[in-house]
Parts: sequence; C-alpha cells; structure tokens
Amino acid sequence: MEQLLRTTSSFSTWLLCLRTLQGKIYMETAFPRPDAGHQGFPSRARPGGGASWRAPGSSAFIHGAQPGTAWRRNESFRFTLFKWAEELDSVGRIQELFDCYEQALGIFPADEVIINSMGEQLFRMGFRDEAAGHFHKALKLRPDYPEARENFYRVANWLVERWHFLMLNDHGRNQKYQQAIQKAVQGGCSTVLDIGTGTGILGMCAKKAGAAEVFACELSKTMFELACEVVAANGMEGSIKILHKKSLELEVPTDIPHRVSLVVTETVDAGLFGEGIIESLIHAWHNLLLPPKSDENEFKEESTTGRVIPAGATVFCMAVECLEIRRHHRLCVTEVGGLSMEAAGGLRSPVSCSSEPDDSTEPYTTERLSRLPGGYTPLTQPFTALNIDFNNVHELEGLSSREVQEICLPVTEEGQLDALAVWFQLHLDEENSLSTGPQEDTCWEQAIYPFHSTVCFVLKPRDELIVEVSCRDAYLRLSSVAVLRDGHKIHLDGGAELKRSGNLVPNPEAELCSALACLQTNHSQSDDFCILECSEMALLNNQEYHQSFCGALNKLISQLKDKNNEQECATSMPVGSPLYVLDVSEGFSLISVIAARQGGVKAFSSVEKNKQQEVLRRLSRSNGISVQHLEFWLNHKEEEQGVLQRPSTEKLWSAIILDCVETCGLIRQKLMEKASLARCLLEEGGRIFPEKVVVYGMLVESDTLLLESAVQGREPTLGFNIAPFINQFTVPVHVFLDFSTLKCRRLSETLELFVLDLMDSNANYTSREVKVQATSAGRLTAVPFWYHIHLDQEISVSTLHQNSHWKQAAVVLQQPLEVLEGDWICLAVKLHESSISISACVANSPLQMD
Ligand code: 44T
Repeated sequence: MEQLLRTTSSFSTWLLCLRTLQGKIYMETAFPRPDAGHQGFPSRARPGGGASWRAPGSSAFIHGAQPGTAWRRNESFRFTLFKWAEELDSVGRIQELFDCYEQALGIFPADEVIINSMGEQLFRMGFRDEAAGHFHKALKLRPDYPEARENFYRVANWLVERWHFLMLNDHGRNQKYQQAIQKAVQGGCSTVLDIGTGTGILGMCAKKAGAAEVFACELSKTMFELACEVVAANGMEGSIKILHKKSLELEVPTDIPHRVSLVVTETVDAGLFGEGIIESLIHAWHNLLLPPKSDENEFKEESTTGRVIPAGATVFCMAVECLEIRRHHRLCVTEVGGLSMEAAGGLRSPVSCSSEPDDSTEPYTTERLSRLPGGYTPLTQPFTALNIDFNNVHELEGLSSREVQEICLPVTEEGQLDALAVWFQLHLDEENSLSTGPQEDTCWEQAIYPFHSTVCFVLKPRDELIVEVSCRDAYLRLSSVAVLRDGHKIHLDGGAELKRSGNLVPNPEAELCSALACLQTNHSQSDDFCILECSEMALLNNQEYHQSFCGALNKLISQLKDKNNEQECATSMPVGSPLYVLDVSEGFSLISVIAARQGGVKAFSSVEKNKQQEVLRRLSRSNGISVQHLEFWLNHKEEEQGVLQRPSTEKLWSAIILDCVETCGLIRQKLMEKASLARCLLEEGGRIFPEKVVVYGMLVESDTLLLESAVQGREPTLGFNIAPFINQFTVPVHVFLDFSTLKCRRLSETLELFVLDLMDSNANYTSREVKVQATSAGRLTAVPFWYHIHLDQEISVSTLHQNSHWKQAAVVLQQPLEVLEGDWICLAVKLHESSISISACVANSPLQMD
C-alpha cells in the first residue's frame, strides 16, 4: 500500500487518501455523535429506486460453490456485498443498500460479519436501536468477534443509557416510588399504566402491591425487549401487558381494554419536561385515565377516579458563576495561537434559550454541578421558577399558553453570570418526594441554561436578576433578561432599548453595560452568528493547545524552509514554492489558519460547514493571511480535476495534523491506519502532528464508577431480579469522565500504559504488560486514563490539563481486585482497533511478570 501510494500521483488517489485520512470513507468513523440528528434512510433513497438486488456474480457464489469452499465463498460473498453497498451508498441509493443486506441475510442468516456490517450501516443512518440489535446478535453468534464487541460497546451507551444503572442503584429513589405506588394501589387504584417502563420496575411494583391489571409502554425497542425479559424472569409475564409504543399512540380499547385509575411514570429528564411528560399526561388524561377526583366525586372510590404518580413538581433555579460552563459556551479569549480573535464574530454553543418564539436551539444542557471541575459559585438563593400539578389537566394544558412570567432573584454574591442552574422536587404523593438538587447525594444531574452574551456580566450583591420563565415545545425555558441595579434596569437580552421606568434616574454605568450587552447580543441575534459544539468552544478557549501547535508548526516550517532554500540554491527548483499543511481534524479547527499565518504556507482545512469556513476566512483576513493560503478541500470533494492545485512535482505534505483523541477521552477510531496513510503522503522531513501519543493511567477505587456501570450488589432490586438483564449492557469503558472531580481513592502513582508512535509503524504493538506498585491498600475497581500528545520531541499537550477541552475515560475492571499497599499489580493492556482494554492481577514480585 505504501509503495502504491508513493508511486501514484493520480488525483483520484490523492482524494481517496485525503478522504480516508479525514475518515470520510470509514463507516466506523462516521458514527454519529450523541448530539447528531436522526436521518431516515428512506428520505435519502432515490425516488423510484427498485428494491431488487443483484450483486454481481452473487448467484455463482451461492449456487455454484462446492463443499469445502464455504469459507472462501462466504468471504467473496461478503466482499461483493460490501463493495456493492459502498457503490449504492455513494450514489445515495440507501433503500436499495438496505434491501441488499436483507437479501444477503436471507441467504446467510447467521453470518455475523454481515449482521455486524448491517448494524454499522443502520447506525450511520441514525437507526441506533436497530443497529444495536444487529451488533448484539453478531456478538451472540460469535462472542469473541472484536469488531462487533467494539461496536456494541459504542452503542450500548446510547441504547441503555447509563442513568438506568444509576437509577436502579439509587435505593432511596426506588423505595420512595415503591411506597407511593403501594399506597395508591392499596388505597384502591387497581388498574395501572406505567408510562416509559424502562426495565419494568414501576409496573412490577404495582403488580406486587396487588393491582388487578397492569399495563406498561415503552418507546425504545431495546428497553421494551429488556422489560419483557425482566418481567418474564420475575414470573409476571401473564400479568403485565407491555406495549412497544409511545404512550401518545395508546388507545382504549385497542391497546388497553379500559381507562386506568393510576398512571405511574418517571419520564422526566434533568430539565423535568424534556422527555415530554406534559404532552404524555395531557394525552393520558384525555384518553387513558379515569376522570380525576373533583369536588363532585370526592367520596367516590379510588378505583373509579384517575390519578398520577408523581402528583406534581416544583422547579427551582439559581444563578451561578462557573468557569467550566463559561468556557464551553462562550469565547473567553481574545488571542488563540497567535491569532487575534477580534474578527471571529458571534460564536456560540448550540445550547441557548430565550423566550423568543423562533428559538429552535436546545435550551439547556445537563451537568452534575457538584462534579464540575473548578466548582461553581451560587450568585443567588435558589428560587421557585414553577409549580406544576400533574393531576390537573387544565394546568398542564395552560402551561404552554401561559404568559411568560418574570421572577426576580436577589443577588447574594458577586460574580460573573455564567448560567442558571435548574433542578426540581418531584412530589410522588403527599408524603414522598425526590429532589434532583445539586446538594443531594442522588443520581441526578441539573439542567444548565448558559448565559450567552459575549461580554461578561458581573452581578453584585443588592442587584436583582430578572429571569423570564416560559414553557414552549415541551421545554421549560428560562432566560436572564435584565438586572436591576441601584434603581436602574440593565437589559441583558439585547434587542430592546434601554428602558427606564418613571422613577429611575439615568445612570451612566448602567447605560453603558446595557448598551454593551445590546451591542453584543445584536451581533449574535443577527443571522451572522456561528454555532460551534460545546467541545469546540472549549477547544477555542484552550490556549495551551493552540500555543503548542503554533510552536511546533513554527519550528517545523522554519526547518523545512531552510532546507528548501538550500535546495533551491543548489537546483533549479522554483523559488518560494509554498509548504503544504493539511489539517484533518474533525469538526472546527483553527490549526490550518495558524499554519497559514507562519508565511510561505498553503494550508488545507477540513472544516465543512459554510458558516465555520466563513469564520476561518474572516480570521485569516483580519490576521493578514491572503485568501489563497487557505483552502477547504472538502468543498471540492465531488470535483474530479485540479482541485487541490498541487504542484505537478512529487512535492508532498510538509505537515499533516491528525486529530487523535476524541473529546470523550477515547482514541479516535482508525488512528493508526490514518497515521500510516499520512506517513506516505509526507515530503522528506515532513511530520505528522502529533508524532506520538502516550496513554497514562492510575489505579483507583471508585464506587461512583461502579454505580454508573452496572447494577451493583447481590440483593435483588426492590425484590425483583433485574440486574442480570440490564447488566448485559454494561460497558467496560467509561467516557466523558472528569477525573479531577471523580470521587475515588488513588491506589497508585500515575503510570504509563501504552505508547502509540504515529511516525514509526514498526515501533507499535497491540498489547503490553505493565507492572505497578500499589501505594495504598484498597479495592481496585477502575483505571482512569488520559493522554500526552507529543507534537514533537519537546512540545506536548496533556488531555488532563485543567483547561482542556478533553474529558477522560476509564476502564472499569470486570472484577474488583483487593490490593495491599506495596503489592505489585500486573496490568495486561490491550489495544484493539482504537479501544483499550485492561485486566489486572496481583503479582507477588515485580519479577514474576517478566
Ligand atoms: N434520566 C435522567 C431520565 N419514554 C430519566 O424510552 C437521572 C440523566 C438522568 N415511553 C443522569 C441521571 C439521570 N411513552 O426508556 C425511557 C424512554 C421512555 C416513553 C413511552 C412515552 N411517552 C415515553 C417517554 C419516555 O421512558 C423511559 C424513561 S424516560 C427518562 C427517565 C437518573 N442523567
């Protein structure tokens, strides 16, 4: 392959190499991110595209094969199928692509490679549930099939979200729900519907409490199947009817024979309404529940009236200062890697909330405030933003048509306004309630509504923060609109003129603040703002990272320029031909502009979105870089000729920037393959950045990580056998971890786990034994890990740095290991594709492992 690439200079080969480097032709790298939208494949299929599939030569493979050639026959069949699928995909005939797979599976129904591949296609198109089903099936057919295992681990997080483990491990929450359900059922609620049953736990509680009839619905296919398994394992198969439906689709008498007296549900997210509980309950009251208790039927039996658990909720909000939130949602720096950012324009994260009706971005993100690196400062007391009664359908219906309400939060502490933090108390009944507050030791995260102005606003004690509260599109919306200071109203939301009510006198400081706020938000309110992912925003704010790249590129470029000067003098090479730098980072990256700024460089960026390209062009212009020094090569991917106007000589890339670690803390998929491809594309003396990645880790005892990865303990959950079923979805690697705030006991010093040498394929290995001495006694449960990314011999970036845009990851051991201080621990570290696995044992002496 290397030879082939060196000797060919055809444009299509170049383009193929580049696309491969960017990951565009690997389906694995095309895994949507957690925030990617759902793409239906039928909509991408060509109209009129027939469903029949004739893989070239397929019939010969199938019918003409002789006994003993099965393996080769299968291989050829798969090869043909995958090639054909690639072709269909490239011309957008997606429906046919799936028809092909279905037909192939009709012929080889137990072919785990085809099943796994179909899963990958499904996942790429956004059909997560279906994809996961395929990975699961492939893994059942061949448990040691590493590709399917890796794929399964990737999707398991999406299918059975990690909070299921947390919730099932939260005994307080389980017991409160159980008590409330028991009380209601024993009080006469005999027919029960569990909306969003998950593992089936609340429905089973109702049955156990003596309900005559229990129905449950679940919209996720994976969770529905899991609930069926769990309910059957607990001997309730015949007594709980589980439907794979969204509650809004349920009808009486088709799905459930009659209206029920009790709806139980925990379809609430950190922002309370995000799982659609308002709409579900309005629908339930109109279609599925018996009429509520009212003054007229006050003395009627419970079995003839309807009610809901939880009965209602109170939502609280509080303003906070928090650097960690700020740097993920706002640009906080004026210079990045030597580039002035003044001209960047309005950049903002996709999380933004206003009471404007056309605001379609996500109104909040979620965080566990107590675990935010660097902590947070409350700037106000917690305030009640909303009270809602789930047993009052008029109140539920009125919520979205209700006027926007203003609440006033007296400021208690000086600090920058970075966000409003929101949590709630869920009133299960008169006695039992759950709180999702930041102080509670529960599994809950809080909803974070970031403050979006590009100027910082410092709140002062005695100020009053005015927050608008509304409810639209099933979301609770909160936005900080103004501050009352010394009798003056300072508007934070821009747009509006500075308003002065009768008795307010002009105050120059207040006016200035308000004008500034308007100025800035006007900028971002116009169509001109550019949206970056939160992690991309944090990347921009990561000065250490950009400084390091700037330094390493500068060094390399001057070396190569010196070399070229010598050559130009010695030969007839054209004087002043530029150096070529290629940045194949995923998403938004400034590195190409930083490279172009070094002078004498033509940089190629793989930024794809128009608005983001516009930001880079603006930054180039304002930093004195001429347009022809920056290209966006993905713009030209469909063109056949002369796109990357590269010289016809054998000149190759001087530097290729590979994005090697994902924000979640994992190594990017296919990194080593990309590195070997990149090596072939380098000119003599050219480099890949980074040249080396070293993985570091630490032995820890962490109950938190255990609670998030599997249902713990041997005790059944509320007396039900649930753990073995949901624990099938346990994933040994935790991602998006904040190691700095993880509650854990450190059992060793930092240790080097693995080295990936991107510049030398011969230096690499796939498994390694590492010995380490325990520095304290404890239960070794996990090994958090992070990276030192070596750009060259001197310059490196750590993904553990406090200002990093990266999170960390951790391997959770299959079995905790008791260790004593001074014990030698032997870790077997393996790297398959891009995933790390670790197993540990105690060795008596450091020598034993040699
Ligand atoms: N987790 C919060 C959300 N569903 C809790 O498919 C808390 C997040 C959280 N089914 C950390 C900790 C925590 N009809 O399986 C899901 C979902 C299903 C429905 C049928 C409907 N209308 C719906 C709506 C949702 O209900 C289940 C639970 S929903 C969310 C629960 C521990 N991070």
